[in-house]
Formats: sequence, structure tokens, C-alpha cells
Amino acid sequence: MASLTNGSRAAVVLAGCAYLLPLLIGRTSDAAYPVGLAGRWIVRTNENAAYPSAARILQGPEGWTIQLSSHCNSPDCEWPETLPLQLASTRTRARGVAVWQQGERATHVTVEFADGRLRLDVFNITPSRSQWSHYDLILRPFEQHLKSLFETAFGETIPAPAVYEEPIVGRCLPERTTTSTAYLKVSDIESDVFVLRLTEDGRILRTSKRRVLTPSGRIRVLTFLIRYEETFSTDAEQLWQTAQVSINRDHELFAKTMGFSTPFVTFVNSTVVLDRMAVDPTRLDDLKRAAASMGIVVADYQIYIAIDMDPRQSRGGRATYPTRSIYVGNYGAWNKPLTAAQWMLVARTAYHHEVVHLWGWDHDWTAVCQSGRPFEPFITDPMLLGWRDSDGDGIVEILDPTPYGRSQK
Ligand SMILES: [Ca+2]
Repeated sequence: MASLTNGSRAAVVLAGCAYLLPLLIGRTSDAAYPVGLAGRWIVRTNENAAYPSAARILQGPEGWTIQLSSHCNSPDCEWPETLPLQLASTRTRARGVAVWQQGERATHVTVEFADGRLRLDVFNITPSRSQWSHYDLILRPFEQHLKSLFETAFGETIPAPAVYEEPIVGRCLPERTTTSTAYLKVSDIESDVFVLRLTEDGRILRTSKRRVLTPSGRIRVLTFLIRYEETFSTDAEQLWQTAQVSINRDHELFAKTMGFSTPFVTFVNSTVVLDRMAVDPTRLDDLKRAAASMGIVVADYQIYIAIDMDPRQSRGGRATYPTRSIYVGNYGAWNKPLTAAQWMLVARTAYHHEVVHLWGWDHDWTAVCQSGRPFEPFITDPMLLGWRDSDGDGIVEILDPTPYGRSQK
């Protein structure tokens, strides 16, 4: 829709905006107006990669700002981080303008918001050449865009999925990404987790739908603790169990901060200590057989964890879904009896990392490229695991009978 013509029409349009502003400002009494303008917007159709494909309109202490982004990689179509937006509004409508001056060339972005719809007109003006170009863009709210992506990608209506937007500082990729998830229960213990990974302008990077263990309720866990003389103190089993109690306390404290007296997740733990000589710790069948021979009903458990602090072999952890099994190797290359703090680290690896994989978590959900653990004690944003209220009805989604704004079946 870009066109090149002489400057006279642009001048008229801009003069019109300047004329409207004082009139509208006089009618604005509440700084939060207009309702529905602040937030993230996605261009409905984009004909040219150089045009903006997304906008964020924000209201801060310094006033309104607009951030524009395009998915063009050339420096010619880069937008500044933010532009001040002069805005005049009523409760439901707004008009405004942002100006970006680059030497002689000026880019005027006019904003028109009405009835929940946003239109941007972008004018590039170069006075010495009497040139201007113009294009207009129609945008829809990010939430509406996301809902439509869930419908297209999965055939599911999910009006208010969980959303995590990568922070500006510490992001991993050149552009900000967004992860959105929704858990839909399929049985007492299992759910399908739907995942969308998106670019800043709402394009899909990755979709996935997987059958997973639901991250809620009382989850029965059988731990096979493999005994080695070198890494086991006489009270190793007790230290391990103390660490398990501490994991449950993490879940209790988190639920409390959300105003719930019952945690969303409780691990009901049993531990069996097995000598390394008697089993192969990497073979689940072997471990189950050994436990069964000691009178344990192994079928009663939802998760099986092998803890293998082998002083001669340093291995990491892994989680396997169909068998709901976890293996944690001696990733610390410990060769002396593990201390209480080291058992705590092992428990965190097992329960705050590998178990979370059984709930569907992938490392890219909330990739963290700077040091620090922003979701401590958890590995990812609790919102994405359904432990917050995404649809605003006061019930966290994993317990919500109408999760993510869905209607009752
Ligand atoms: Ca809810």
C-alpha cells in the first residue's frame, strides 16, 4: 500500500491531527483511558517485511509510548526501541501521533483506536525532495491473535492461554520470544499440553502438543537410591528424604503466596535403597524387579526416579515420558559421601528439573541467557505450568474447571 506522491496530502493529514489533539485532550479525565489500548498489537496482514508487523503501546510515568517492530533484518527497516506517543482520548477512542526524526527524514506514526481496533498510518516525509510515502496497517490485540493461532494450530478454543514474554534484558535470541501453554486434562493424572513459541510480531517459531503428566495433585514417586560406598554416608537415605521434604515445602510456600493453603503439587515419596552390584541403574525394568522382590507394589507409582551417584562415572539427568521415569547420574562427579547440601542439589535436579520435563517443559520455554534463576525455586515460569490464573476467574488454571477461559463442556 506504500505510495510515493507529493507532500501536499501529507501536510493536510498532519495538520488535521494537530488540530484534533487539543479538542480531545479537553475531554479526557482519567489517565487509564482508553480501555483496551495499552498492550501488544499484531498486524493482521503484512504486505512488506519493512513495514511494522507489531506494536506495543504502553502507558508509563512519562506518558504514552509506542514500540514498533518489523521482521525485516535490514538496518533500513529498524525501528527505535520506543517513541513517545502524544495521545488524546476518551474512554473508548483515541488518536495520537509519534514522530521519529532521522536527519532530514521524519516518520510520523498516527494512531487511531476505536471499538477495540487499532489502525496505524505511517508517513515518511523528506521535505527537500518534496517526497513522502505512506502505508496504513490494521492491528488486532495480541490475545485475539493468540486465540486464533491456537485454533489454527490445534483445533482447540483456548481464549486465555498462559503467556510468558521473554524480558528485554537477558533475552537469548536477537528478538524477543513468547511462549504460550495450555493444559487440557485427559485423565486423572494425564493432560495434553499445547505449546506455541512465537516471535515478537506473533509469527510461530514452534508448535507442540504432547501427552504429559499433569502438574497437580498428589504424585506418588518411587525412588531407587543406588548405594555406593564412596558416595554414601551412613545417613544418606535420611539426607535424601530430608531433601525430598524440602521440595514439597517449596510447593507449599508457592501455593501460599498464591493464597492457597493446599499446594498444587505434593510428592508422596517412597525410597528403596539398592546395591549397585544387584542392579543396572540405567535399566528401569531391572530396578522395578528388584523393588518388587522386596515387596513393593511398583505399579502404584506415577514417577520412578533412579538416583545413581556412581563415583566412577559422571552422567547427567534424563526424563522419559512413556515410562514416566527419571535417571539422575553423578553430574557433580562426587567421589566422597554427599553432604546434606549436595543431596539437596540432587533432589532439585530430580524434582525441579527432570520431573518438570514429565510435565511437558522444554528448555526453550523460558530460556535464560544471563546468570541467575529468575523463577527460583522453579525452573520455569509457574504460569506456564498452570499454577497461576490466566483467565482472571480467581482459580489457577491447573485446578480450574473451565481452564484458560474455556466454557464448561
Ligand atoms: Ca482461572
